[in-house]
Amino acid sequence: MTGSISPRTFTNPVIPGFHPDPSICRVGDQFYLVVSSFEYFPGIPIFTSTDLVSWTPLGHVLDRPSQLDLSSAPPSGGIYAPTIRHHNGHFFVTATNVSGGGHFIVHAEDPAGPWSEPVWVDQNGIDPSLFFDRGHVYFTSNIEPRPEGPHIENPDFVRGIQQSLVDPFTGRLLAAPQFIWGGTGGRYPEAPHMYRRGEYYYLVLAEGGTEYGHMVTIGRSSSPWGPFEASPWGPLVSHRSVASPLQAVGHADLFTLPNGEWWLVALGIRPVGQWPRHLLGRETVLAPVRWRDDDWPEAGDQGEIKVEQPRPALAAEPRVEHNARDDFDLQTLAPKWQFVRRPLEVDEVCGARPGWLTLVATKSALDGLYPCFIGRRQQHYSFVARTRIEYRPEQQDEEAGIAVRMNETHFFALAIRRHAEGVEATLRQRVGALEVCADVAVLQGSDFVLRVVGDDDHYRFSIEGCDGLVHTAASVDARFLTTEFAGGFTGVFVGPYAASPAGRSSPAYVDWFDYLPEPDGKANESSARTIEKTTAFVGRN
Ligand code: 6LW
Repeated sequence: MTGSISPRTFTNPVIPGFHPDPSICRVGDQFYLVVSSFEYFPGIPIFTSTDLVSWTPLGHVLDRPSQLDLSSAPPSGGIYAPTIRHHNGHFFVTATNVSGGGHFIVHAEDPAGPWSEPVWVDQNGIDPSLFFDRGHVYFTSNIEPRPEGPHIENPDFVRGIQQSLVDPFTGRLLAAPQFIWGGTGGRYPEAPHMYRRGEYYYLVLAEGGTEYGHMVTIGRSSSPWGPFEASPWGPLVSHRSVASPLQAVGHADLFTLPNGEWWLVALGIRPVGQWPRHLLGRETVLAPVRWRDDDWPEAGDQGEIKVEQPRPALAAEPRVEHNARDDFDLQTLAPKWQFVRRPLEVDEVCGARPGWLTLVATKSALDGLYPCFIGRRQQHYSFVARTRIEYRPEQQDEEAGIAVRMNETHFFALAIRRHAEGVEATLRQRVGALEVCADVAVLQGSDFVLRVVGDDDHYRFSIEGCDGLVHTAASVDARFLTTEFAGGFTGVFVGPYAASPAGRSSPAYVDWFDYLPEPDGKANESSARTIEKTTAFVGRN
């Protein structure tokens, strides 16, 4: 994926769609970046780049069930805020499973994996970070707020940042956690990362909470244990009350280029509408950092991160397009595909019918903990997704189709279901505790192309059967899937699914799945038809 629009500039976000809490490290000329993954499996997507603009997915840090138990994770529970660092030939990632186990560290020699089993770190809070300095490994996190107060000495602040020393291979604490800074006064001081430059240790935080009051703050000290003095220049990044398409910018990680320049990655959102709302989750943005004469940093344009900016002084990578068609011709799924909480049996999904995905739901539905759903992120407000599904539902209550999903109580789906005279299409709208189903059409045959077209405000679903007739469902209001409505820390996914609440469904075979952004305007039916003309539709019977 790429944010590149010209050889000299780039556009933010550099990784669009739900990719929050980015953390980055560099080894030689190669950059590696990880983001939060919450209740999705596999966990912690990892990307690589040499130009910071074009990012290639490498896979996931947590790709085995033994590393990642999400069985107790509610929506937006699970894996929070990873940090990636490289030291002495090893990559380390630390993060928190807030739904079981707390902080952990994994390591690998190759960032593409395999990554080790997690070792657990006995320190409370979220947002762990690692800082390798002068023979010590500092483990820095926020302090878990407790009604009775935090368990360590912290007379001035109920919330703040704590730090210990850790053995990153065992997770064992080598020095007990100490309170080191309360931040600059914003609520929720969190997301700490420590750096050393010149004679100072700099501690970068997020404050304000990950909403519209979010910001990046910074303090410095001559010791990694403090005391930290806040920057006299105010927040390093703040989009509070700034008229920018990017809002809620915060949670930054700073790093250097091979030429010594400093940059940062952070998260931001792109709200739309008069009463702002966003569907795409928190996205990864990039900005330069410059050091003032007084050794305090300035980020972006006086703390504002612009959408279009000059590129870093790095050779631009060729534009890579990771979207478009997935033919499912491999024995494994591309990294963009995600499961909810628990993986489906990939051997069966990819291997039962080579060249197709095979989805069989057993006592599961879209509103359950373990839906038989394979989703990819919606990364653009305007997009077209299309999939060919071969499906013969045998039982009354089974279905298969295409869904856009924020969580198990906020999703829309176009379902193929059994009907007395054959098969029918039903539009399913689940909004909180309410569910509305509307008949769309009675269909012929068992081979269908389902389509969803999205824009800022709506999703429009349609289905085409063997007879070539296209049946379009009434458009549905996208606001119900936004973070502002549905809540949480994640973004919308789109993908094929099968469901069978009581028994085992007949197999739904998915031949291919298209996802096409419409960067220059609203996706509409005519653009969907253009795609149809340009994508061969073979093998229909
Ligand atoms: C994360 C916290 C935050 O742990 O949101 O934006 C939380 N910041 O630092 C979940 O992503």
